[in-house]
Amino acid sequence: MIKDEVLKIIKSSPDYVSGQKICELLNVSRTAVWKAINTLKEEGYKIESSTNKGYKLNYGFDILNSIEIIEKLKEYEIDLELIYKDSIDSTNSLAKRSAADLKKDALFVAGEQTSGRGRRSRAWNSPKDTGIWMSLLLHPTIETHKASMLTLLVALAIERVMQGLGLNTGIKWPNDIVINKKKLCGILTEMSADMDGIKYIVCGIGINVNNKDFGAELKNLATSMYLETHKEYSRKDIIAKIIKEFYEIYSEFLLQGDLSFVIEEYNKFLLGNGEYIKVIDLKNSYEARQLGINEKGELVVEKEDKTKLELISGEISIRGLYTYE
Ligand code: BTX
Repeated sequence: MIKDEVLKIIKSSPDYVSGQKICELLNVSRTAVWKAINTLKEEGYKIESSTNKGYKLNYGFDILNSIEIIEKLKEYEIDLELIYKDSIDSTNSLAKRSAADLKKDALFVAGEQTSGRGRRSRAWNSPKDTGIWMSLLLHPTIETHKASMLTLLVALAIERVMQGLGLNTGIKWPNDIVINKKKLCGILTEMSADMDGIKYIVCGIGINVNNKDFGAELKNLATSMYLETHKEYSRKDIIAKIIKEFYEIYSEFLLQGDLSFVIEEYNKFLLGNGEYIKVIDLKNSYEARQLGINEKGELVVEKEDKTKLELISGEISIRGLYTYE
């Protein structure tokens, strides 16, 4: 596409490039260049135009599209197929629809989701050009009962990145990243399996990055990196950092087969450890002291009568009594 070529030229040039020069380099008309520049501006690139000097790119800080993400992934030496959509119903749904045609791992990223999903068919608010709405399609050769461990690996990867950026986040087992008692990120892991085992796993990640506000429904529950730090972040940079961290932990997990090697680190980031939490399962609810995860990724709690229970995600819901919602 001419637009992509024009972008390459003005990106690699520290100063103005004349329209004439771009025409010559690409062997296209002035009108074609002008049209390409306008499309790029519509996509969010801040391009200065000067009648005498030509065009100059004032680098768009948080622009997300396939070119930008692929470039970032390369910078981080990540070799992963990328599918980017400006708008999609849900990156998890897209990954599942595409899984039959993709035998290798792939990353699906969207500018917005029109039907973003959380667990148990809950909605995930994913407005345009604010957060990271992405899904990883994975093909691990592990037993089906280990699939839920991937949620914990993803949470740890995100936690490492957030800590690295100076955000004091914590993990709410099993699938939320929380800061100042508000939800910053949610993870949705879905699996397809048959008699032979796992066909694929989709790990969906939703992170509120540069969101300036939330509607009345989410205001007291959700927060964004921007709202916490008053800084804007480059989503592609965070995407690449998370994928890098994830693959580091994931490859070790595939070798080891359980979570023993990250228990200590995970438990350090786990919110509510040592504290009393309210556990709600299918039949009843009770209070218990949270002790941390075990090598299977289960949450170990101790009841008042000192009996220990290992909770499996998906069957229960946890409420912090004193620390978080
Ligand atoms: P969850 O079921 O734990 O959380 C869903 C709940 O979180 C909602 O009921 C609502 O109360 C609250 N919520 C909704 N939107 C937001 C938001 N933007 N920020 C904070 N809280 C919110 C968590 O499910 C798993 C979410 C995964 C989302 C990713 S995005 C990419 C991928 N595609 C997709 O459809 N889902 C995943």
